Amino acid sequence: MSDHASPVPRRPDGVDCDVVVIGAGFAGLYLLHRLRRLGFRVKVFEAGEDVGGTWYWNRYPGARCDVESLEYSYSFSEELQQEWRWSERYAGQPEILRYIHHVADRFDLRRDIALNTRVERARFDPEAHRWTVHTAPGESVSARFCIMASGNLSAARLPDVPGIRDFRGRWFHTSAWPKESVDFTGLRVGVVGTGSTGIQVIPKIAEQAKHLYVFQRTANYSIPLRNGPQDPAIERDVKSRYAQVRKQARECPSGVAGFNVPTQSALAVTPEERELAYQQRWEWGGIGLTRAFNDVIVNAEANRTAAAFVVRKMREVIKDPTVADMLTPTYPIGTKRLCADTGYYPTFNRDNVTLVDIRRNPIEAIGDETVRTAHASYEVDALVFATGFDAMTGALLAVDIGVNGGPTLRELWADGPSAYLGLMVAGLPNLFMVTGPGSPSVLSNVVVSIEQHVDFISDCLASMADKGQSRIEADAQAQQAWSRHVSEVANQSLLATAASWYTGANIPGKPRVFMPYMGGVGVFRALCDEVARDGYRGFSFSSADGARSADFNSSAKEHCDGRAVV
Ligand code: N01
Repeated sequence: MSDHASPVPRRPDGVDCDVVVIGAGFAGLYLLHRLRRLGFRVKVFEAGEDVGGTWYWNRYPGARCDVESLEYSYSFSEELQQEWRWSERYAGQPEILRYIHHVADRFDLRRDIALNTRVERARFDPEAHRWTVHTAPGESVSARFCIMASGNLSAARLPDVPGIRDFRGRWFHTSAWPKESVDFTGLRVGVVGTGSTGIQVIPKIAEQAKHLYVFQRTANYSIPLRNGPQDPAIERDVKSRYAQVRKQARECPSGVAGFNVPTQSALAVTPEERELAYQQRWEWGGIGLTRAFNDVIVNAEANRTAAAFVVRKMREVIKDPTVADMLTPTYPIGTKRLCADTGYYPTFNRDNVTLVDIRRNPIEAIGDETVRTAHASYEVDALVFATGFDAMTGALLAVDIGVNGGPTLRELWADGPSAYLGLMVAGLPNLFMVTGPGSPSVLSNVVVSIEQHVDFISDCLASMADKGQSRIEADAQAQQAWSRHVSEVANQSLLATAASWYTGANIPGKPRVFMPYMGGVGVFRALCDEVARDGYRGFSFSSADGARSADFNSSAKEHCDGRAVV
């Protein structure tokens, strides 16, 4: 355990703290801050050696956020958002991690965070209304509430290729990159995977490696990010009206104020107008291109116009027509996560880069120094797997969560995830998730979604403390109705048809459920606000006997009454 971690104070009744939070990324840190300010005693467990979550683990070369930094940042503190200065339009991983460290220090968060502490098991006592959380180092902590802030893209996926463990060279998964820099100079390197991560890491490795083999199963669409130094005039402008920018972000569909909300069909304009709209977004850069029109992701014909534009742009860059054919995606644009890059397509014009189609010729085995497909063998000194994640549910199911004498999360989700508002699972009282399945989460600026969920949970716990309640559970019917709504909205779009990680299609055997909510963050927030105003409609509350709940209630209530949060 690190120097930063403080022991949890033992309470006389066996409750160590009010809330255990699992994960110290954007979500866990804000939870700790908000709940602490409300008077709750909070303990955070983090598997990593330091705080940062996604931005701690994904330190591969080229890692960068594709939401502009002035928006991909916390809004809860005016002082914080004014004082922090982003050096680039889209910050890279090191800068985002520095920002997260700054937040942890500025708000004195570290003293309640146990680092290097992976949570393995959590059990709810239905009599005492209390969770006991067990960690890998053998500690167990008892708390009234348990909140999973473990991230949507944190359970890494390594392909099941024979021989992978026998590979003699160094190999890496991009989400578990070593802290020290890795030098590929003079090496033959293979990269497997061409999603958002592969598209970022490939140009960087190509600059160093003697030869780079890119093993591609699916060609993806990528838009140049057009990153650069943060424009001081834009920074001044945004900072002068930050409250308004943040409000706009919270109320729009994507959680990004800078993204317009399209009102026109791609099929209702002339070809010249369409071209202009796509061209403007292409030049602006980043992932807003599919928002040029309101039907790109719902109408196949409209979608083809955007796809054709991007393919044409890509083909203008690639010199070798065979390589261009291989890099041409065959699915509707935007139905898998749109990628954003810095120099991706030009990388394939380099003499030291070879694109290998592993859709047609899958990797059959990995040997000492080789990657073998049905038709060829590639000699490599190092391998990089940019092969993605067991998204949205992987990190939740990695912890053995359940109720004593009752169901486990793994049992409840055996046929796929279902959660009321992405927050709670019927059958698992006092357990919350931040940006869980059924919330906008990965389809939004996730920091906006995190803040919304954390605020909802914090307000709910404060309300429970006010009322002397010690148990909350999502109603099965409300959960069912919500999950139905989530899939109805998804089914109106082309996204539901794609074999993407949004549906679990990237993990063999994973039940196919479209997991994120497509209704948009603004609509979702309004719904959650209405649920709260309506006495937390769809949730049931109760109290344990006075002695057991008094402890939690008294400590929290004195602070909740004067609810002064930031
Ligand atoms: O993961 P992915 P990612 N054999 O699942 C391939 C966010 N993110 O880490 O498509 C061979 O998208 C797989 O092929 P296929 C963002 O939300 C954001 O790249 O399954 N190949 C695919 O090409 C993103 O969507 C940012 O056929 C295999 C790749 O590996 C999410 O994270 C940056 C394989 C995996 O792509 C995940 O992105 C980075 C196998 N057995 C990430 N298994 C930014 O903000 C998988 N693949 C910029």
